[in-house]
Amino acid sequence: MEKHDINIALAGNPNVGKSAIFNSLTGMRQHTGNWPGKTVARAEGEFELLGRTIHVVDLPGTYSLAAQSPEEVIARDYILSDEPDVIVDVVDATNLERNLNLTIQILEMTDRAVVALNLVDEATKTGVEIDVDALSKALGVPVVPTVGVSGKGMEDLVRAVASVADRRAETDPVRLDYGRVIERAVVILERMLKNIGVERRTRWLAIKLLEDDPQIVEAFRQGDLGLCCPQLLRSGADPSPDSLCPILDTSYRLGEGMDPDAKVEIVRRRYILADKIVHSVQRRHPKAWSNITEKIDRVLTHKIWSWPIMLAMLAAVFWITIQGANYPSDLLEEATDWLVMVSRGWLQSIGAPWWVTGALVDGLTMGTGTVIAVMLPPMIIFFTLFSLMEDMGFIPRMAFNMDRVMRLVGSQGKQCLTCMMSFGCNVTGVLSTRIIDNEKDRLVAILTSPLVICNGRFGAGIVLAILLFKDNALQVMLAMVGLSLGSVFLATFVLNHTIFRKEPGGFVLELPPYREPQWLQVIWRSLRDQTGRVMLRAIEIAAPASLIIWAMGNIPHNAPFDETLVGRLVHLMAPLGAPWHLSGEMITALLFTLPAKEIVVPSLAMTYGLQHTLGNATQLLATLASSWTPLTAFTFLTFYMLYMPCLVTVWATWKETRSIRWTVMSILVPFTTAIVITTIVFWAGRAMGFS
Ligand SMILES: Nc1nc2c(ncn2[C@@H]2O[C@H](COP(=O)(O)OP(=O)(O)OP(=O)(O)O)[C@@H](O)[C@H]2O)c(=O)[nH]1
Ligand SMILES: [Mg+2]
Repeated sequence: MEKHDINIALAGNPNVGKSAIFNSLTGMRQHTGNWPGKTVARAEGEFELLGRTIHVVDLPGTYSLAAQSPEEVIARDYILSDEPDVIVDVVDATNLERNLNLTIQILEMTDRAVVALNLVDEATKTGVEIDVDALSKALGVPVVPTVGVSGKGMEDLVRAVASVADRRAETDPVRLDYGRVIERAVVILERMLKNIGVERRTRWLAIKLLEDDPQIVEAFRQGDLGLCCPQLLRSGADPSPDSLCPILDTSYRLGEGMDPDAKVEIVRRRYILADKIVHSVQRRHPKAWSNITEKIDRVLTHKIWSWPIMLAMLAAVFWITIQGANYPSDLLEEATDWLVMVSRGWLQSIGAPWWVTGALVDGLTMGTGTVIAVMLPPMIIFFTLFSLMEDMGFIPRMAFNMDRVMRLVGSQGKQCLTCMMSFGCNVTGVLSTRIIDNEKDRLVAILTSPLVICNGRFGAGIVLAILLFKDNALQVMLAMVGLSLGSVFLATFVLNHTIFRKEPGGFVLELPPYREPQWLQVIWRSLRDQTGRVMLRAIEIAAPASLIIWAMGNIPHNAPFDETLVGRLVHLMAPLGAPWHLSGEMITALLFTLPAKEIVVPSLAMTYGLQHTLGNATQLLATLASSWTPLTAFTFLTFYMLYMPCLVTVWATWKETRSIRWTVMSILVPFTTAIVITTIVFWAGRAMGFS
């Protein structure tokens, strides 16, 4: 018999290592991190095994398959579909009892499943010992111990999957007995379902009816099984709406007399079974490590202490970034200068016309070189530190602490998490809003995410801060973060009290245990996936933008700066910035940074007409430092940090909302907020005596 390809799906609770296993199997790079809810849509990949292709789908994590949230619907629909040959249920070995609840629900839907008992390394460390064979016997499917992050156990997992797919391994999933009353109702409903042409998973469907599952009940009510599970029907069967109603009625009637309620009893029985299995297969030998998370959390999520600690952690991250970036940035700038000098010399020696030399050297090389020199070092350091904090589990704690403030402005706490993700990249922030179930809360999170300072701005902002404020750069950057968060609160408050008037939604954010980060992997990942991606984008935009800006500064050729296109634009823009004492040069530079904020430094150089007289970026900026007052510098920096999302974020917003209205709003909201905040900053500065 020729062996066909295999489709597998990774299902399981949130934050148990599904994506880590997916990455280990496929060599792909799904986002992993230590907080629940990272994977929001299904991701697909594949690998080869002895000439067969194994397709893998990484599903979002869910605690249940009740189809209450979008993730549950995605996961359940996929398991229900005929696509997967085998479901790999990824289970957290340190938290077996809660995880088995979902396992039991999966085994109710399919008999072709394999359990990946993941995080066994952590279980061992915390003194949890699981008898794998006994667990496999109790569940009736193969159980394979794995360590997602190191790839340990993957071969065994694949072998088990293949044998279940090929039906070489017999599976006999545990069948939960729901008690006499419910079982009798199930038999009645199953018989009725079979009569109308449902031929598979009749037991599951009957239980769902008794559980009052919203998706299923709605399909029956509307008389169209196609709305929930067309694949369960016998081929050719097309039950009429009239035949579905009596089944729903019967299920209500059967449920009515039950005490306790069928819904409650079904859930209770699942817990009892999970508890029973855990007691028979697991032993705990508590170790010092066991409650370390609790001990740390007593301080880190403390009502008062959490704030100074969080602030200190943030300050430390910035301090390390600023200090660490100094030297490599200098080196890179010297390298750019050297490259500029050598290429100019060479082009002149071969007699290239002035505009070729100008465009290639002063435009392209210097513009792009400056962007790289300015952004690369701080970005590498910041991304690495951020990913380490994410892997250890600090990010959700920060979100948890910010939750109290978030409630004051009428939002739900999950927005804190998406806000944290926006610090890395606004696009990631916008995508991660999918963890927010409530549509209105989600839109607020999307519209405010561009106000969070992302890494691109951060890299360029740090350089501006260092040059303009020298020894006070750290305080200035912390102030920028404060203003950024403040503007998120302000915009959220206003949105929640105007367009989205509503009650704040509930907040269920589980705090994951602290984990030792996978040092090398984190560093490698932040270099390759984050720094690499952002830098590529910066260069892609910086290169043509530098060329265009250079050309505008040199048309007409040899004209005095005021008469060039840039010069005229500066003149034209001057009145716009007047209320905040921002010069025409600054406003024009901001205009140039619309496609990507990263190019602010070369843009400023161009608008100040410094290109002809000065050679390198540091000198250019030093000139600015001496001509801007501290208040102007601070006001400029504030507006620059907040005023607009980058084009990619706008694109992501469009893709997420599919609405022109919300996409336009995602530009208007940050822009208006930026003007308000900048005005407050400017007047506060004046009031404090700055000029
Ligand atoms: N020590 C250890 N850590 C693991 C293991 N598997 C995953 N992790 C870590 O656990 C965290 C969660 O892993 P993910 O793969 O992102 O989890 P997920 O199940 O895809 O999470 P969601 O997509 O949010 O549902 C990450 O910090 C991983 O590095 C493991 O076997 N051992
Ligand atoms: Mg995941």
